[in-house]
Amino acid sequence: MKRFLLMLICMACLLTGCRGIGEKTSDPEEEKQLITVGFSQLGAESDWRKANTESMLQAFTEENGYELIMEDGQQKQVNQITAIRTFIQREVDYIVLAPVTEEGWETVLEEAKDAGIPVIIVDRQVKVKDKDLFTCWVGSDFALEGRKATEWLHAFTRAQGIDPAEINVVDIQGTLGSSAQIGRSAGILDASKKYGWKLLAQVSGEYTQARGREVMNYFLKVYDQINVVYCENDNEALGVIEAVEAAGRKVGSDIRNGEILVMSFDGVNETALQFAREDKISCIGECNPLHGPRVRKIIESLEKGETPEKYEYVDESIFSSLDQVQAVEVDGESYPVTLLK
Ligand code: GZL
Repeated sequence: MKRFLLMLICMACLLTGCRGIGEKTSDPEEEKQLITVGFSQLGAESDWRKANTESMLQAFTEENGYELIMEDGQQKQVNQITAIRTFIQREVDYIVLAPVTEEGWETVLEEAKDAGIPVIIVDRQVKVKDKDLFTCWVGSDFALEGRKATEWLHAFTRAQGIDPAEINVVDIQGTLGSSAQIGRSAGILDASKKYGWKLLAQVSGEYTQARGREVMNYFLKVYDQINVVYCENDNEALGVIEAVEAAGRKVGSDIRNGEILVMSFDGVNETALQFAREDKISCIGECNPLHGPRVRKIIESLEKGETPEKYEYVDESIFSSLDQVQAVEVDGESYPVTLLK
């Protein structure tokens, strides 16, 4: 019976011209119309990353005129370099790279340039001498994210009449050497020096909940005076809250009464946003993951022979349920806080 059905389906395909899975179209014209995009995604370490991947998958669909080939680097640069070489061999039209860290991309980007394939960098940045090794970059201003978050902490503690010398903060960093970690870590380091906070330690939580919990368990054993935890993403913050509550302590902004104030970045994870509404996380620096439409717009502009901006920074807010701080000032610019209800 199955054979008969299969034969019927094949005959139907032959008559209507539909393509079985994996079959190449007989019409070379149709094949040529799809723009092929090779996307090297760095991993799936966080909710932010998953949202970023989903945004790219939704932007580069066949009905939008694209064939997307996505490779997951699993947090390893060597895997991303291999993926880019595969894209070059397959002669894709564009390469999109979400680099795990900033260093070490010159050689493979030279190979892409020699192959005449434009490279668009998304999210984190690459550190290369020759800026012609990539066509465009789109992502966040991580240094500004760090400045805004620490200005929020300064404004909030000042509004509470808390002496800066009473602030004992630990920094649970992101993936070391990534642009987001570099910018956010600089934020807490510079603000601690500027305002006289004690920055007790900076250790990587690798943007994951498990590692964030492990690092906080360690910090709680070593430092008994911690009253602020600066997490460089939401998943780490969720791990920190698990560790603090397991140790019989409370998270919250009432640090005078022994609560531990938790700060975070991203604002993608629903639980983290709910925790922010409950002041279990006191401040979240928004980091927007939805770069798919932005990268697609860049490619469509290039397809038309236009020259898009080399760097495109996305606008981002600060989320908090605490209304003592309505806006933060950075370099004379005022950034309103989005108050969560
Ligand atoms: C920031 C991005 C970071 C997120 C993390 O743009 O690179 O990587 O903040 C993610 O959640 O893992």
